[in-house]
Amino acid sequence: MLQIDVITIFPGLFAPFLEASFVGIAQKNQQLRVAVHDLRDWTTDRHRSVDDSPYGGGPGMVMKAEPLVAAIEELAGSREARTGRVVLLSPRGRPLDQSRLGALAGETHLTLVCGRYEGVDQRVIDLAVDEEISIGDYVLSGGEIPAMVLIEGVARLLPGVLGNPESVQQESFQGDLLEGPQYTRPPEFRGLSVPKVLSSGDHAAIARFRQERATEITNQRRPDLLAASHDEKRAARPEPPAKEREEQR
Ligand code: J9Q
Repeated sequence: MLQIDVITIFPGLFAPFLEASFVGIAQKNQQLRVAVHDLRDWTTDRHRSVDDSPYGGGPGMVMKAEPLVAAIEELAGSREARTGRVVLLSPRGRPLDQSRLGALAGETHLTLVCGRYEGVDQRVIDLAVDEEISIGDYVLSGGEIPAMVLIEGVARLLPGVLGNPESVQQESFQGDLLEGPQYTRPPEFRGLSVPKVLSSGDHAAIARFRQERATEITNQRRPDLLAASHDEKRAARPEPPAKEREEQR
């Protein structure tokens, strides 16, 4: 069972998301429990303030340290005492990828902190956050949608969540290539036909066709993915003896 606690100033954003899709299934199957918490529950002032103007001046607001650290420590424990991980969704974070999702899916407790764009008081990060994660290089106004992205990505990796456990295997096997084109019925639509090989029954030919189209589309759109997989394969292979290294040049 993975417990995820979310700390946010917009708890209402999460309700429909948590009921739908893998996340809903995972919760029904007791593989996952997501609890969403309103940061204002940890404020102590009359106005329930969660942000204030930045020291040094400038535009926007900064999230205050006291309510955030109180919330994190109540839900996750102090940094010394905790078993799980506290993740701040932030454009300054390490870019999220599938291998990080896999590692997070192996935890038992995650606390996700949704910051706002202008940022959180650095002392929250220094005192109470274990890691910062970004979902990409674009400007959003808060970490809520990045948190949902992380939850969705983790939920579908939990053992027994998927109706069809093969599809996770398949995707991780194909992890370094984009998918080629897919088709379903009808065989012809507005003059466009399904490639003949796909209904040939020749499984080897179908596999070859898919591999070729996947490689082609990855080359065109995401050559960086192919370069990364070459690097991984080189890293996984033992270093050849010096003589062979010479011959390869
Ligand atoms: C909190 N832009 O952006 C990309 N990954 C996370 C974020 C983000 C943001 C603003 C606030 C997170």
